[in-house]
Amino acid sequence: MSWLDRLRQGLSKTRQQFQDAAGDLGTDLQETLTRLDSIEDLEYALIAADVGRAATEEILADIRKSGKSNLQDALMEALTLQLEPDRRRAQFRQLGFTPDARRTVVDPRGHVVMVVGVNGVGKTTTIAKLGEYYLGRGKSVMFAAGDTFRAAAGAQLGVWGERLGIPVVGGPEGGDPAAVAYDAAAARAARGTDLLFVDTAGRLHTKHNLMEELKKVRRVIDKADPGEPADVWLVLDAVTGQNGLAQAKKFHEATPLTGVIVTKLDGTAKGGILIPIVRELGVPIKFIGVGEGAHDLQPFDPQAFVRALFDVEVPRD
Ligand SMILES: Nc1nc2c(ncn2[C@@H]2O[C@H](COP(=O)(O)OP(=O)(O)OP(=O)(O)O)[C@@H](O)[C@H]2O)c(=O)[nH]1
Ligand SMILES: [Mg+2]
Repeated sequence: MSWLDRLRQGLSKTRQQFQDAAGDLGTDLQETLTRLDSIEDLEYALIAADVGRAATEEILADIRKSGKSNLQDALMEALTLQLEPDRRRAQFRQLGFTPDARRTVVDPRGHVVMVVGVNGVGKTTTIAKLGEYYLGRGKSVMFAAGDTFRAAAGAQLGVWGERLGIPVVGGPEGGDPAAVAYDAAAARAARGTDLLFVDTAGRLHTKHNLMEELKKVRRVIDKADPGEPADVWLVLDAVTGQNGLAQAKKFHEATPLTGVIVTKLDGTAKGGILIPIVRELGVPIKFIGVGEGAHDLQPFDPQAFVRALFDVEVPRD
């Protein structure tokens, strides 16, 4: 199955909620708008998909003003607009046109990317997928096994590194994650490797310690390689919905995020969670994860995502 099929299938539960709410999405927009029931049901379906209240209000307002002939097209346009970062969205509203999808820029800004997130969201797997992705784009890649807290986490990354031919810098289990990060950042700079992805622990003894630990990891990387990490990417599991958003805010406070990667979109009815992530964090979604394999990671493209949500073909370039 292609990643797009996996995404379409994954989003089918979210899609079904919209269809159940609004009936035939292909019917005439103006006629649908006169039916209060279906609009209220649609509002409910958007909330149920974790789109969030503020975005839901805007989406309904956009649909009312839409020049599209049917509900599905109006809804797709409004959802795509929501998935654009704040500034772009404001600009598009003002100019009265919708964004062009074909401009996904996912390359890191510097050489070191710190990958953070609570336990089990898919950090280590995502790092492996990122390695595969950038190797495929001709970059040299290294990994740092900075999760020294969880037994076997270093081994897990080691296995991926071996499989993909990517060097992994590690340290002793239970050792200091900052020491691993320091060594890896220094080695990256010395070797001139294009990209270093730093895995981090998702859990320590208390939440406060975790955030302090992440700040420390960040500081030592900057010491070993000034100006780095230029990126901190948060991995969020789509299945956790609004709860994940609360986590994201905590991480954002501790180590300002420059990107978000949403995993496990292949099995959730909460596909709408991407909207509050973009709105409330103001941080772009870089990639989405749609499975457990090394290839199941795709740069996030709002228009392609919304098309997959409604099971509409994506036009080829
Ligand atoms: N279905 C699905 N499973 C995923 C995806 N990404 C990761 N997983 C699975 O989620 C589980 C946890 O992944 P890990 O990469 O170990 O997560 P982690 O955040 O590193 O976890 P800790 O190291 O315990 O903090 C594994 O079974 C992965 O295969 C995804 O996009 N879709
Ligand atoms: Mg891990």
